[in-house]
Amino acid sequence: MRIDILTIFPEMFEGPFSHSIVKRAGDKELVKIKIHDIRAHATDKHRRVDDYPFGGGAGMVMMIEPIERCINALKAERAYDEVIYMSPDGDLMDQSMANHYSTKGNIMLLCGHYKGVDERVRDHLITREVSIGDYVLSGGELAAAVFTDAVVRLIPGVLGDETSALSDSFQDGLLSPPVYTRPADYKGWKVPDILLSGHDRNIAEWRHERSLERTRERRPGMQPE
Ligand code: 6GU
Repeated sequence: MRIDILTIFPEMFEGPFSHSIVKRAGDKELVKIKIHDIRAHATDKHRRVDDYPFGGGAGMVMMIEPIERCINALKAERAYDEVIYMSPDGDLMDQSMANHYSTKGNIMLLCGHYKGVDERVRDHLITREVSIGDYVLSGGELAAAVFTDAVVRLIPGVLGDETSALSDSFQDGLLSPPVYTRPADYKGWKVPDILLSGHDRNIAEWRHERSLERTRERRPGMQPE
C-alpha cells in the first residue's frame, strides 16, 4: 500500500510515522508513506499557496492551482483508489472505514488549512471527504496522521499474531477487556485472581464478559457482530 500526503506543513509528519507500528510497517515495506509539500508546486515567485476569499471575509483560502499540480504530478505516476480531502465536514471515520482502506493500493490525503481549500478542489479533484470526529482541528495534518495510523496497523502482516488487530476495541463491535501486568499486588491494588489462575478457558470467558459489560456501560449503542 502507498499513502501520499499533500500538505503545506510537511514537518508536521516527521514525528507520527517515525515510531512504533507505522515505522515497522514501513521498514517491512508493507506501506510507503510519502509527504509532499504543496508549496513546491506554487507557480509565482513568492511560492503563494493561499489567497483572499472572493466576496471578502476573514481568513485565507488555499488556491486550486498548486494543489492540482501536486495531485496531477502524482496521478501521472500511478492510479489512485481514492483522493481524500481531510475536512471536519467530511464522512465520519470509524473502524469499518479503516478496515476498508487497509485493503487499498494507493491513496492520496489532501490536508487543508486556513479557511479551507477553494471549493473547486472539492468539486473536481477529490473523490471523498473524511473527518476524524466532530471537533475542529487547525488543519488536516493531524487528522491525516490519525487516519494513516488507524489504516496502516490493519494492513495484513503489520501486526504479529500477538498483537492481532482482531482483539482490538471496535473490531468485533466490542470494547477491549482490562489488562494487567506485574506486580500482581501494587500497594494493595490487586490483579483479579482469575488472571493468575492458569485456566485459559475461564480466563477467556472472563475477558469476554468484561468486554460485554464495558460495551454495555460505555457504548450502549454499539452492536456486537
Ligand atoms: Cl479531517 N480536519 C480538520 N481541520 N479538523 C477536523 C478534521 C479534519 N476531523 C475532525 N476535525
